[in-house]
Amino acid sequence: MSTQQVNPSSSEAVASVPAAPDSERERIFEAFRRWGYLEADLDPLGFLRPEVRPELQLEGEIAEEARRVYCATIGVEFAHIADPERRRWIQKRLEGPQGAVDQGVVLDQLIRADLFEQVLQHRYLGSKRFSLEGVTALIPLVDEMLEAAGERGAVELVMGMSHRGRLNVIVQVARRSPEEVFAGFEDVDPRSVLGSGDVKYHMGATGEYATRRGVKIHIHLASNPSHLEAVDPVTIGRTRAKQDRAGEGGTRKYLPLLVHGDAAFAGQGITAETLNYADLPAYSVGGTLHVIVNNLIGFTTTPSELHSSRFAAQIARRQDCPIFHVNGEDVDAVVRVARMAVEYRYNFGSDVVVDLIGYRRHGHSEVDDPTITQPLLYKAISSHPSLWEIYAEDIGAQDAPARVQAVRESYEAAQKKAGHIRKKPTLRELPKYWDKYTGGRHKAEYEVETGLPLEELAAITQRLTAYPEGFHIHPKIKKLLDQRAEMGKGKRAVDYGMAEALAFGSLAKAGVPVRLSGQDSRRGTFNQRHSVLVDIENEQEFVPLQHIAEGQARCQIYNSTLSEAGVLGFEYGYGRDYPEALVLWEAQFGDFANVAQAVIDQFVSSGEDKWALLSGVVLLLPHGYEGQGPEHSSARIERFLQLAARDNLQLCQPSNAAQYFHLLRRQALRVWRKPLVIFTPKSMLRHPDAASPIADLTHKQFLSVLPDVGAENASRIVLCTGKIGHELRVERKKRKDNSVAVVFVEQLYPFPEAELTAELARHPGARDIVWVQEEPANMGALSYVLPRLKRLAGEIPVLSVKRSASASPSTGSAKAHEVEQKTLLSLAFAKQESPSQL
Ligand SMILES: Cc1ncc(C[n+]2csc(CCOP(=O)(O)OP(=O)(O)O)c2C)c(N)n1
Ligand SMILES: [Mg+2]
Repeated sequence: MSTQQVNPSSSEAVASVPAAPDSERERIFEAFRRWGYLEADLDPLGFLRPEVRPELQLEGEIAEEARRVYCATIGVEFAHIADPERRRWIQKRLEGPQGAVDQGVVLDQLIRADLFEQVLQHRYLGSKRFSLEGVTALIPLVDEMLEAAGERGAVELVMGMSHRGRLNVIVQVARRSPEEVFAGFEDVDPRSVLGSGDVKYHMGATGEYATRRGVKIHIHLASNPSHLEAVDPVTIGRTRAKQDRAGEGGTRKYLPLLVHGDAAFAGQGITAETLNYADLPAYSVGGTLHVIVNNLIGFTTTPSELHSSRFAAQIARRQDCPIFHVNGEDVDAVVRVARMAVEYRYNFGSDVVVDLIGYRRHGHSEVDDPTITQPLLYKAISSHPSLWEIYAEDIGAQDAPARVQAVRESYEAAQKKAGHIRKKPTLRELPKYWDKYTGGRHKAEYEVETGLPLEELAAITQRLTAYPEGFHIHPKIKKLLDQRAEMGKGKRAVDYGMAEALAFGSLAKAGVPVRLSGQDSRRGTFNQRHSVLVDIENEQEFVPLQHIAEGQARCQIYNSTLSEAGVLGFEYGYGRDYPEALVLWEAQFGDFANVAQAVIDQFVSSGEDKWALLSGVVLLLPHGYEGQGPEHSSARIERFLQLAARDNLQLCQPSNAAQYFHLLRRQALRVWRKPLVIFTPKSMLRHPDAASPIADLTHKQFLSVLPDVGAENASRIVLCTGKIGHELRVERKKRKDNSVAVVFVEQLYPFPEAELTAELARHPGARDIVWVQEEPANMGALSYVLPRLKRLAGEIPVLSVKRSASASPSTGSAKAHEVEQKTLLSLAFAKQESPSQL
């Protein structure tokens, strides 16, 4: 342990306090409570020097007593917490008697953890494993957290963590056998994982932990991508789903733990997004435990280059959340902090951060040579003993060498066994609630009927449009509800808002929970949803979707924080542990989904391929060219199409309200669990052309191609998606041109080849097929559909109409937009040579 000492001899600040009255004692202690962590002895190697705080240049017995509490190997940031009860709780715990630590058990844990890394290093030289050595105290830390959580009713620890020490955690915490992990380092038959799977330090694991008092705690370590911290919101969403499933006492039973790297915690915005929703009803999990495995380095980069704050943890100070910095070589202190963190979480339902400070014994991975970039640091590290050696000496454990020998032998034996394991073991079991759902390629047998009888639609409408007596409804909303009532009775065409409400309401009534979150989603960005009625006299809320029927499932629509990655990550996670539910994330405009691109790339589109983990999450992305400028036009259909392969996604753009209704219900009612991206309308939300007769909601199912029923044997077949299709039909009417069929492709992926073939066959005299899109040539579905259409078209030429290729999705001028839009329409009807042939 470092013997760094603070020099408290600054002359004027010295206060001599003989027999101080209570207030004097309080005043001195208050100074240490506020500033003490800055003078604490936190870095085992002494590079992070304690600051000399002028406020703490105090002498005398009381100051010494306070210094022993607040400036030793635990430094706590808690003065920023507004609630005095919480501050008092922390100071009482720190200033009061300290609990005993079972040092024999801790020594064994340290030996096991360090030797595990050494055996890997020795046996599998040159493979990456991201050793825990230097912050080995993580193992007793999590162990004590589990002990404390077990006493408070925890049944499962839901963990998200990145690479550092992950394999060690799988063995020491999730209690998978070492041979299973060693087997991951042995060669596998490459044919078994061609093109899919993931590296071993990203795969999830589950296991059973038993506390020393015999409480069993299930350990669930979430699969994660390389993208640091991206797993944070996913883990929290998963925890929330498990808690919701459990109902009463859920937050007690399911405890989330996020293990962060210091560089990643400070640098990644998604950390801040996740912290920000800790206390919000839509996302709260009753407090998350955060542990920063702080080796004071990120790859080759030093803390002074990594964050503007003294500690990587300081982003967490924005909320009422204590930060416990602890010297990773005072393991007894680490264990005490672990217990305090868990007790604080359970007492106050709050997040807690533990900043476990140590070092990194090897390079970033074991194949890196850190002496090139940090020569002095690594010189110090090379002569620094292992943590178990330091601890054994501190506690005077004479039998340490014998313990080491026993552990080494058991690992050696496990390593030998691993060599005989033929099939790479999966280190996780899926929960039962996934049993009835399936992924893989789409099969016709998965399809279900999604229509509802008129009486049922009328009954749901009645509930959707009712509110309690005495509720002071806004006059505009009263009108909207009156219109919706007419829609449900077939007196008015059903618009998107109503179609969605009928889909959600019918699903909830049938026992399917619905959860939607997004920015301003309760009202709807386009003033279309109005899922929550607000009393205009007292702002009390009434949610008709929660009053559809006795015993219905939950239907929750939340306004989200102003975050995309954090919120989509959460909803993806939620759906991972609630396959029965319809879980949706809505972007304010589809354009903003790119801020969640890492979650889309790393979880939504590839989670099944990498980890064999299914998801039915729905993304609602408003899309359409309406003259609102480059950032309010495009949900980037082209990017989703590029991610699509092997039926990993469903990409749809329903062109009318009934289609949207069927699509939502299909997603919830099938056993095929696949992420669904819906490119949703904006101006078409209330447009009569996109509204549907109620009878269309009684039809059998969603149609992936919407035929042009009015057109027979057309000479031109125009294919398109969404809004422009309606504009094309209007234009056709204006031109009285009956030779053109306008067909909507409602599902872009999986490509509806059979349905399109059937539609093309209805027009045997077609002279050409024209793909029309609003997007520029380098965007939209163009380069995806053309080769496919050409294959289906045979001899018939396939032409296209689109905006010119462009660096940004659209013009910023509404007028220019109109000119362009008119040109698209006239080109679509122009003679054969006008549309460009690609
Ligand atoms: C978003 C993201 N950016 C960059 C990387 C590449 N990368 C992997 S580990 C690492 C350093 C991480 O440092 P830290 O968070 O302190 O964890 P440590 O490896 O020190 O435990 C970097 C930059 C990544 N995996 N993810
Ligand atoms: Mg680090």
